[in-house]
Amino acid sequence: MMTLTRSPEVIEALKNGTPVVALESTIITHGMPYPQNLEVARQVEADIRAAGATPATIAVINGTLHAGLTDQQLEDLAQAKNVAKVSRADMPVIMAKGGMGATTVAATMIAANLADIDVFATGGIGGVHKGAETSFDISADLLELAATPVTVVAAGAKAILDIPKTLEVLETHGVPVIAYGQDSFPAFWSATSDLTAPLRMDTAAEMARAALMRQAMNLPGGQLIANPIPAESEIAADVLAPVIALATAEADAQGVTGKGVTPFLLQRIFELTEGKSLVANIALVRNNARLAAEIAKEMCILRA
Ligand code: PSU
Ligand code: MN
Repeated sequence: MMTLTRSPEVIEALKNGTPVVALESTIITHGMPYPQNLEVARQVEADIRAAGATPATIAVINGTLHAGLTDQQLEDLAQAKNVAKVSRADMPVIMAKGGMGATTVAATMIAANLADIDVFATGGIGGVHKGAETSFDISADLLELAATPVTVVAAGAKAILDIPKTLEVLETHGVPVIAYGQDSFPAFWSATSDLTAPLRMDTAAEMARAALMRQAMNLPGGQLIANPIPAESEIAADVLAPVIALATAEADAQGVTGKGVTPFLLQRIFELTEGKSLVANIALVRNNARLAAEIAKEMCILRA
């Protein structure tokens, strides 16, 4: 009854035990404007192929869960106006109704796990929003990391979030948060923050071993790899702070809540930085795709 369709190249890769990297689709529909979203979706797939792995972009199309899209499907998603942003709560409902859904980090993890894909690359995860002590706005992405065994490579958490609270919630739920190659927890547009990451690893092989160790111990959940944005692409935190403060105040003033918050903030920050936030976002997503491919390769070696 649940229909999961893997693309021919994903089927082939899984059969041969070669690396596959899942990609989300909310970043395409709700995270970046057209046409850059389509260019980035294609570029990130090309980066994964160039690194020797197979990309599997995840989306719900006419009620079917897809792992690996055709170029036409990517193009349709990039231009679609009324695709729902689906997380754990809504994905089964949208599928039951035969609808269209762009998957968040949480929904992409669920889909990747169903499709036997171990590693997933994205830009940033959802987290605890500033003011969560009154709004209770905490992304379902955090609980998914605690529940579903997928390694998620992201550039840390965005400064639109309350980063200390985000790390606390991840710790409470037993999610390993591993900074790649540095002690500092990266903050999306900035390679470092003033927080030390809970864990640090310096090679893809170590990160692959940690994922398999967790599974061998029968612990549920995945791990979050926090990969710093390349230094030449970062935007200084003090440049962004006033922009984020203004965008957040506007969201409050306009009564934006729930799923609307993250897309609203991303769009306003894009406008207020005259597109600079998007340039950095593209650089970090590509960087994450490359690291995810390396981790997926190491997992294949360990599994062989
Ligand atoms: N962060 C980004 N870009 C994005 C998102 C987060 O830099 O596109 C998307 C991801 O799909 C993430 C979702 O899973 O927003 C989180 O939404 P919420 O905060 O509503 O849980
Ligand atoms: Mn939220």
